Amino acid sequence: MRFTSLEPVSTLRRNLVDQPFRLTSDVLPTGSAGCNGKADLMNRYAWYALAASAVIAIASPSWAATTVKVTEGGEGGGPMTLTLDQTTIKAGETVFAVHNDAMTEDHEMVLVKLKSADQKIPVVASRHRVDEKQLKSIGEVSDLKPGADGQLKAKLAPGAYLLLCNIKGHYEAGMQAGLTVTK
Ligand SMILES: [Cu+2]
Repeated sequence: MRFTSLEPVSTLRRNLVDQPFRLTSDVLPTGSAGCNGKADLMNRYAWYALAASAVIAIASPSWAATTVKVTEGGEGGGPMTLTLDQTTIKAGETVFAVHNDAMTEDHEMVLVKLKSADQKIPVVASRHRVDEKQLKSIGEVSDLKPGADGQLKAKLAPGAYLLLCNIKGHYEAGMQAGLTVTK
């Protein structure tokens, strides 16, 4: 009784294993039939491309940039967010890949180097904006439309940084995040 109950399972498994082989053998003859001179040339180009990308892959670690993904969100009048996929990175070339995840609201991203992690951020209350003149701005991604992506590249020295959106009211609504850069 035990064996008969196992039988359907092993049959099923055999069928599952057989399936890919059957598919491969169906596909292979067609592929090799099309292997004329032109296909051979294309194969050679594919090989050169592969070899070239392998060289790049080997060479890249010395100057590879760190990518920080920044996601911005929130609509007018509501809470707003600015989040980073990592909040501590190594010093060097950095790419900030910024995505505005909002439905209707424009956002921006300003990168600021702080004197220390606990530096007080000057906000002009009447304008509902951070006073950027009092801060050391490294660069920014401005006017990001809803759903749009932007990029900022910067070579970062060790220290404390702040990322913020300085569109009126957005900093106060929560659009800020700290970033620590280590040696
Ligand atoms: Cu914003």
